[in-house]
Amino acid sequence: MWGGPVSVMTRRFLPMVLVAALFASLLLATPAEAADVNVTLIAKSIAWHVGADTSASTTITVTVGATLRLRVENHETSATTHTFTLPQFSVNQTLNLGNVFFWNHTAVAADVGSWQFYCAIPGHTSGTYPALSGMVGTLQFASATPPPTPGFEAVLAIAAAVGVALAVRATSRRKK
Ligand SMILES: [Cu+2]
Repeated sequence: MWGGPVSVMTRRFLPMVLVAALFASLLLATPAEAADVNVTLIAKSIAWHVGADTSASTTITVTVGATLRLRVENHETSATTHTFTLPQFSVNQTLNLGNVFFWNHTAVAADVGSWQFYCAIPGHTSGTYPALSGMVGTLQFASATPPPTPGFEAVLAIAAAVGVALAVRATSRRKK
């Protein structure tokens, strides 16, 4: 009969398929890692721009667990010196025209908060740190999003385990 060998194959492989489904559901339950942030910060027209010369954004956001790879560039058209100054992390780098500065940092829980960065050249900012205005920006470290509640994945895993148990029982019973 044509159906015979197929159902034997199904009986033999069903437990394996269910075990695979169980592992897949466990993998799905693992929380995703925080995405790393690669960002270029540009000094131009005595202001900071995140991503591009024309960008109005001055805020960089990084989630705890992720690595920030910051590239700071001076794009002034005349020989204007700036600094990339980030007191919270003891960074104070002079950037002459055309200079590039790299700063990498993997965010930990203790970093959570909003930290001002600025240019320390006189006249490029006004006020007092950490409430400067002018050539300033914000580096924001956010808490990692808690992993999703295990409800759905747990139900999947239990269903897969029950399926495996039933299939194994059915297979061994037929062999007797
Ligand atoms: Cu400056």
